[in-house]
Amino acid sequence: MQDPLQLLDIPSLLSDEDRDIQATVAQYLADHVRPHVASWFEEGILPRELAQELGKLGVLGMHLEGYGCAGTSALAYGLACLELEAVDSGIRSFVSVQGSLSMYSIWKYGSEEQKQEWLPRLAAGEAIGCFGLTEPDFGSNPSGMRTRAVRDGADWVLDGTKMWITNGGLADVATVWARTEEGIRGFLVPRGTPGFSTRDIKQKLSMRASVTSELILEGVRLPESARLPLATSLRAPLTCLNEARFGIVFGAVGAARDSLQAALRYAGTRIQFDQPIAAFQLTQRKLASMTVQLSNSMLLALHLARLKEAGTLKPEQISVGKYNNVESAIAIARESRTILGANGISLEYSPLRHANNLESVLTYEGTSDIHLLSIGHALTGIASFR
Ligand code: TGC
Ligand code: FAD
Repeated sequence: MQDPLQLLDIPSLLSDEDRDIQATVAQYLADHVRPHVASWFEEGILPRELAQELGKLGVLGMHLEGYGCAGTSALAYGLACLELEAVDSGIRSFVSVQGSLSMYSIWKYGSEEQKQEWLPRLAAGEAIGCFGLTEPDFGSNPSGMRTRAVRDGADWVLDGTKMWITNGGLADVATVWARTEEGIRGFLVPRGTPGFSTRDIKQKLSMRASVTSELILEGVRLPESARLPLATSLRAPLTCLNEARFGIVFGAVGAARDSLQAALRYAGTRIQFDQPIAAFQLTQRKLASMTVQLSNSMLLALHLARLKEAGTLKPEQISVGKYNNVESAIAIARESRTILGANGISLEYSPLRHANNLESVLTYEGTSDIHLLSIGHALTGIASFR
């Protein structure tokens, strides 16, 4: 079976338009990105030119309305994330950060001038954005952030460090969250602003086809017009995270599907004991069990997309999807790797690359522990984060 999601005929649950968007994204990636991604992973690079290509494809901020964005359904955005992450989590991450964190923060909380200045260029991939919330000492608990923005006359002066920031070293504009006397606020920091620098994080064993950086702010002076006027507390960055987490719910299905497809293909052709290894009951058990997990994840993702389109999707429901689908995807990627035997440790095959990437996906956008606690909070009414 070419696509294990066909077992339950899941594609029949999609509209023609959604299927067309998914197929267009998949075809583009098969022709232009998949042939290169293992080398990018090995070299630890993500070519900057990819941004404009993805802009032309129309996936950057595709679920947003206006300002050069496509304004597609939430489901179409999810399906694009699925296909992007089926190639590599780093590619989906680029698109998530650009569209759901950088662009969304401006689209939702920015002034009209900020939207006009940045959104069309970000949608086209002519500019790249990043989103700086995490700090060296504050990851799961961003409420403790130390980055400060202090008023100085009509200006703001920012000092602090952000850590593990996707696209940081590529970005033309950084959305930076900082503590002020009035609470947490967001600022747009253009590349080249005096006192603002970035340093890429090297020696990663995961997300190698992705740029991850430190943002350093030393006396960065910004005008009031650089502040996101509608962002008035920690609620604002956490609301942006909901958008990116929704994309991950689908993206994880893509990484899992691609791993399982690689295992299925391999099991049909690899001969041991004079038979294809697919003929062994233990191999079939693995393939069947992974297909059931994958189908469950996809049905959950579709359900969450319907809730999002109905405007009723709640953060704890996204937590169910992010927790389940990423945990399930990493289990599928690892199990698929076992079917490939020694060949499975080579970059020629995708499952171990996906599994390594999914280590990051388990951690970012809220660790699995944090999402379990969010679900626990919704169930009991008791927040046990601290
Ligand atoms: P808490 O007091 O619970 O909340 C503060 C305010 O925020 C509201 N809120 C949310 N609003 C919208 N969506 C959510 N998911 C929200 N969660 C909380 C909350 O109602 C409250 O509002 P208000 O108006 O009453 O003030 O905050 P807390 O300090 O107790 O923290 C809660 C916790 C732990 C859930 C939160 O801090 C959290 O989510 N931590 C995880 C941090 C995280 O996910 N960081 C991700 C950084 S970005 C990233 O990783 C990008 S990876 C690249 C890629 O996406 O590909
Ligand atoms: P910590 O918060 O220190 O957690 C360490 C461990 O303690 C985890 O297992 C965690 O689950 C557990 N833990 C923490 N608190 C609790 C608790 N209350 N109860 C139980 N267990 C707990 N951030 C950005 O802002 N922007 C980005 O673009 C971005 N991109 C990233 C890209 C990559 C490749 C990676 C790896 C990270 C990225 N991040 C980004 C950072 C990411 O969001 C954080 O790594 C994540 O929020 C976890 O924070 P931490 O790494 O500091 O871990």
